[in-house]
Amino acid sequence: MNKDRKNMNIHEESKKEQLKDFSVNDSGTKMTTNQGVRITDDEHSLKAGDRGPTLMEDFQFREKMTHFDHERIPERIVHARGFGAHGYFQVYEPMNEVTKAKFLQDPSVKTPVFVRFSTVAGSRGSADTVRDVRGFATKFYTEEGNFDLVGNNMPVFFIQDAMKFPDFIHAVKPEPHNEIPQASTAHDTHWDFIANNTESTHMIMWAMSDRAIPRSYRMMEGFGVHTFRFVNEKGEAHFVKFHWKPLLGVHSLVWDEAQKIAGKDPDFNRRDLADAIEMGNYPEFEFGVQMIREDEEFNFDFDILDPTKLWPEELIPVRRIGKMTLNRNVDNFFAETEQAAFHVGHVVPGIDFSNDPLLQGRLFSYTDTQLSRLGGPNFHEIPINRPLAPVHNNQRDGMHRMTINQGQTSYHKNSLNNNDPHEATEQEGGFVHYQEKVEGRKVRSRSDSFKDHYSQAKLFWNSMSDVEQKHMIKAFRFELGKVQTKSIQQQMVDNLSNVDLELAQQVALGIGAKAPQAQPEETRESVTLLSPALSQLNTVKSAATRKIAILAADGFDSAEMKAVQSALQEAGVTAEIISEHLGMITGTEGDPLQVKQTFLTADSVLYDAVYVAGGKESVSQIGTIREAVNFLNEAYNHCKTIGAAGEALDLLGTAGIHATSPDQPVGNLEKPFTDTGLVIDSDAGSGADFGQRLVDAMAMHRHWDREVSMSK
Ligand code: HDE
Repeated sequence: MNKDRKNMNIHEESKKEQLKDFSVNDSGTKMTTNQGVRITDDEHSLKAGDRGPTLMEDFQFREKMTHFDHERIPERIVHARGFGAHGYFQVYEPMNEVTKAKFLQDPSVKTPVFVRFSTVAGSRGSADTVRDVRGFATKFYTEEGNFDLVGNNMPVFFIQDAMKFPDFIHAVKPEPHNEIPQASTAHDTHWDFIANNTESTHMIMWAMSDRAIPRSYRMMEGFGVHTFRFVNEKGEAHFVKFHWKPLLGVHSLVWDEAQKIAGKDPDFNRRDLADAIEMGNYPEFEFGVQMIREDEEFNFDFDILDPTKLWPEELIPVRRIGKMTLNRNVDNFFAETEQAAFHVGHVVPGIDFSNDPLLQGRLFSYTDTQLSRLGGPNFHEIPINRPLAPVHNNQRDGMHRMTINQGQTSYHKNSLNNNDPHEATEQEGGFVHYQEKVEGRKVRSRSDSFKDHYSQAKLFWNSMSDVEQKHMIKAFRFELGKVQTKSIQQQMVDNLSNVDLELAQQVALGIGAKAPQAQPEETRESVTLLSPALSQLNTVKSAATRKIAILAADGFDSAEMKAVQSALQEAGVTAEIISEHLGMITGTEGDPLQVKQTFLTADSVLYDAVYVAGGKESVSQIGTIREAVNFLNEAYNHCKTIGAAGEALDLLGTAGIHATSPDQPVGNLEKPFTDTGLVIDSDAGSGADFGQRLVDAMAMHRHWDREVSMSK
């Protein structure tokens, strides 16, 4: 082993300790210039007389203003809007059979990580909850150097060859003549691209699904998308796909809600992540791998190098091999999150690439883009990007160089410095590329095995539940409804008939296009395969870390409030009291409660559930507030859990919520159903049972039967 790595002891705090060397705390200090000269007055420029011109010699003013003038850097060309957090990763058991990567061997080692979640299309200041793919980029600071897993929350991509990435991004970004629309795919150029590049069909199904509007970064999956390789000590390889599985399950917003949140709280997802970490509700993701032996490469009806194809989990199981915990917010957004530079080519021994043509192109793009974004070739020295593993080579100089390399030599081979730094052997941890045999002619073409653009789009559609399919139809109708060019709408509808005729017809109906009457000849043998793992209805369900609004005023039922609050607390639910005014409100037993929000600052879309506190006086006061009634009505329309007992039931009626008895089916006569999201009791809900029922209903996330019954 390399001598300077011998005593490396990577642990949970390693990165934090490294960052500490660069951190500054201004508390209790005197103000200085950047040269360390103390400042006596930071409010007035130096002038020739009280009312005279500013003097050139005012170095203090010049320095302050110059720095300000240059404090913006270019935003990322894609994934500009993002939010990061620190944490650590631990493997469950040694993975030496398949990979020699050190950070995947010792379950006692906590490898520090930094994760940045992002949207793709919008600018840095755009809203969090837009319909878009989410980036999920993880930097592992391992003892063998940095490994970046730069993934998304969807397992496939829009294109098959990196050559088309600039075209796709030009189409999806705001249109060039007027820079409209911001952070939205609902416009002509985007759909023109999709309609004319049918390889996007599978991915567009994902983008029109609920996956594109996650409830929380803590509740979405991550995927490496491409096929990578694991390589073991013996040099044997497996093809591998990487996954992140959130322990809270995969959950999404409702589209109407997502759009409203974009106005009410554009920082919704980043606030949710930061708050959760602050409260100690550390987001956890299990690291999963799907593996295929090298000799199995051609055993599937899809090409494993094609990034528009997933590996169905039912066919190739996801083995969960470790867990990541995010437990620390950044100290400074710009220094850490904005300056983080991920690169899909940052791999460590034991992890290697495949020939996926999208991956191959990405291997160039990521370092290249940092050169202009972070201003030169030394961005690896920025604290957040520094590996914990020592860095020694003969690279020198360049903008913003910080390392002070000692000595006379900066070349290899040398005799003046004993030929240091030395190359390492493979046994000493040197990276050796997997020796894949490659031969072929130089061609600009694509393998025929990439030509099936519809089977997995159909697989995805088949795997959706009724309500998820309805959401997708609406999403297509919304997006294509915003498209101005009729021919693009028609082209898209016709293309969708390759996936599913009913889907194409439903979309056509919504946007006034001609409905296709039959599937195109060549897709008649359409796939009927199902992958239950793709439906969000089959995910983990938990009330923990969710947010409930408690609508209350003076005179709330103290006993009921106590019982409900204790059940919520026990389940790890965050509850906020909302009332007409800030300050305190008092219950029937004289107990005071702090109000957290008013009906002006809060909104139902910012909560997972609502509970209307009982107590005659409280209920009648809340009932007079129009925003409170709307609050309930909207929560109901968004299929959220609503709790009310005793007198509070009257308020549900005022809000147009049909709730007479918990067991009585509601909904229109054709589709009566029991609304699992209405937690109601004709008596006051002071028993333990009421609070527990509320928690159980919240765990279900949303109550989709309500939506199905409400929609035509
Ligand atoms: Fe990226 N992508 N990408 N991408 N990507 C960038 O790198 C690119 C692709 C992904 O939080 C850029 O530093 C090309 C797939 C994430 O900082 C850029 C192609 C996947 C992030 C770039 C793709 C991703 C980026 C812009 C097609 C999922 C944000 C700024 C060949 C597996 C990382 C930057 C962060 C960012 C290029 C396709 C994920 C320009 C050429 C597929 C999560 O280099």
